[in-house]
Amino acid sequence: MEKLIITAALTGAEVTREQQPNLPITPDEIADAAFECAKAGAAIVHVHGRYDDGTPTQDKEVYRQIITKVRERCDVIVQVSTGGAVGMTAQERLAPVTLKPEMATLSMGSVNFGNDVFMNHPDDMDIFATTMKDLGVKIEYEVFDTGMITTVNRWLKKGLITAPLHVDFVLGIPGAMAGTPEALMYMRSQLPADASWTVAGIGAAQLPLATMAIILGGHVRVGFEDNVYYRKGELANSNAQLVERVARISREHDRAVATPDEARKILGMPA
Ligand code: KMH
Ligand code: ZN
Repeated sequence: MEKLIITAALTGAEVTREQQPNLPITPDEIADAAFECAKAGAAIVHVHGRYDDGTPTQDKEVYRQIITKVRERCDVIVQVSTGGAVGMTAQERLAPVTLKPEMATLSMGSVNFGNDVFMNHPDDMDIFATTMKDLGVKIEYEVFDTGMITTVNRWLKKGLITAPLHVDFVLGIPGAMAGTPEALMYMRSQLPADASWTVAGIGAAQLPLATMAIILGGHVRVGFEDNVYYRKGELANSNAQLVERVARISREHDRAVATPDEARKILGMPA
């Protein structure tokens, strides 16, 4: 089986220091967390910008600092968020892509997101996809519900997006698809044969879905953006602790963990 690509979703836009005291917020903290996660086995870090007071931002300068500081520490693939936070404009959200990061996310539809609505107008999605393609940024398609994987397939057929696809199933957001084994099996069944996939289980779904992905030949995303706990009632000490556990489980299943360069190869990205 192909080596396992672990993504560490370090910060997100919603989690607070009150919920997770060790949440990395500043570019320096994010770079330290990225370094620790890379050491633990992460090949990709999914990053969100925050101002120093914790407010989410898509400010290009904040992202520039994050990318530069991570680069100074290690060779991990930096994947910028274009989801940002609920309520941001599409233009704001796209700003970090103009820095030509190696990778960026692209949410494939609108969805209820807790008590909010995460809006992704098809026209904006099209602009995001075209911009990323023009700038040579590898896209990770974020799929929160079943209609979104249908959209991925429809857009592929229409030529709006091109293979090889890499899809992230984000399962367990209140308002979107459940974080259950059945949901993951359905999502996987809808993928084009040559696509790669990863799964981000939210909260208590993180560990069981990660374990499934290891066994099924998918890839795994863990980290504070999706889950702040190590186990029920016990906060994780760090993002790296969550990465380490997945790397360990994968090795126990005789599935080796990919380095950033191996991940680039698996995903069809330039070395
Ligand atoms: N913060 C969420 C509303 C992404 O990073 O691409 C969207 C999100 C998706 O986090
Ligand atoms: Zn995100």
